[in-house]
Amino acid sequence: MADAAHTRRVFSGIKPSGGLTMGNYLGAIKRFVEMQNADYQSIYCVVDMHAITVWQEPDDLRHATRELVAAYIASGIDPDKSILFNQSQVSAHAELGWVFNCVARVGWMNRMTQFKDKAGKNAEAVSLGLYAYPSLMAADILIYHATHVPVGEDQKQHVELTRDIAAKFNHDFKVPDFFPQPEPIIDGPATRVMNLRDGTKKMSKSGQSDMERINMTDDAALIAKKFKKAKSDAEPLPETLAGLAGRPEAKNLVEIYAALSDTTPEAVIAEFAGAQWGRFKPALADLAVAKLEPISLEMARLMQDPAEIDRILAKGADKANAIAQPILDKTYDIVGFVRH
Ligand code: AQP
Repeated sequence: MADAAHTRRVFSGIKPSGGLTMGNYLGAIKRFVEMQNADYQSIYCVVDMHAITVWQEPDDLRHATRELVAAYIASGIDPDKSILFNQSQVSAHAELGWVFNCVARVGWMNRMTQFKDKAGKNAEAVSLGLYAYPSLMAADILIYHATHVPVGEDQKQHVELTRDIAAKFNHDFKVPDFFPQPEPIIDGPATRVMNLRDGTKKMSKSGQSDMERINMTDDAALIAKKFKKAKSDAEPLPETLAGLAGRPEAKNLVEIYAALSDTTPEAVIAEFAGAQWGRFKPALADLAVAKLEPISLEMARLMQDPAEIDRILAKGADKANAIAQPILDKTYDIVGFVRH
């Protein structure tokens, strides 16, 4: 169980599968920082084992891993307050993941919409790891007996699967309270930031065109250009929130503005009611630069000292392992593995 001093334990992670987007920042990292600064024990992970479910060039993976650590720290994750590490260095994740592969049912995995989206028509040719990914994600969370999991909307189904795996393990082995039922925390105006060229698709690191996303490393000129060219529509901004119905691109840009300025879409509409895109888009670009540029500059500074990043990861892995290993040992005892 989470220890007495920290009855609320947060776990979440991000894949180092390319450069981070503003979607990852607003939907995940920004909220990780808020939870770190509230009364939670927080554990944040660079989930490198999830990244290799699709091909990653080894040098790119190393770079993306360190860059993600730099992004976490530059955004406000404090490695002395939160445990910050990379997944492959705490072997209990993979070990519990295997146990969970034997608890989860194939029928459950077949219902995962993210697998269907990512595999597309090519399901026979994708890796077995991509299919099994949600069971490793359940292990990532439950190896810490985490109680809260801040994620974007796209990960909700995987956290629900985690709850099912925990319940089935507890039931099958007759240990009613062993694994907790973690709560997905999906809130704020940016739980699903959409692609700038198509407001019906999620903004992703691996999306095809660079113009469809804002990367955390984009400079001010590029951010301004991407918002200027972002798809919108012919209408001005509406007078009320209801006026955004059926206007996915307009809704997305309003929600991004709200998330960046820590306000609500209602407040943004109140401020910009009736505004033309020629007024709103430059205001949005200025806001994004004001919020993101200090983070990208700090990321660049931190990336100049990769050895220090590796030291932070090593320290974090030791702290993570100190929580995970006793839970894995207990799991093995419950399962019936003879330990030495
Ligand atoms: N567009 C988004 N809006 C809000 N939240 C998002 N997240 C990702 N995209 C958005 C949240 O970021 C966290 C980390 O995601 P991840 O890297 O582990 O996996 P992902 O959801 O598959 O992210 P990407 O950017 O789409 O990566 P690729 O393209 O490599 O698959 C999660 O909490 C996620 O919800």
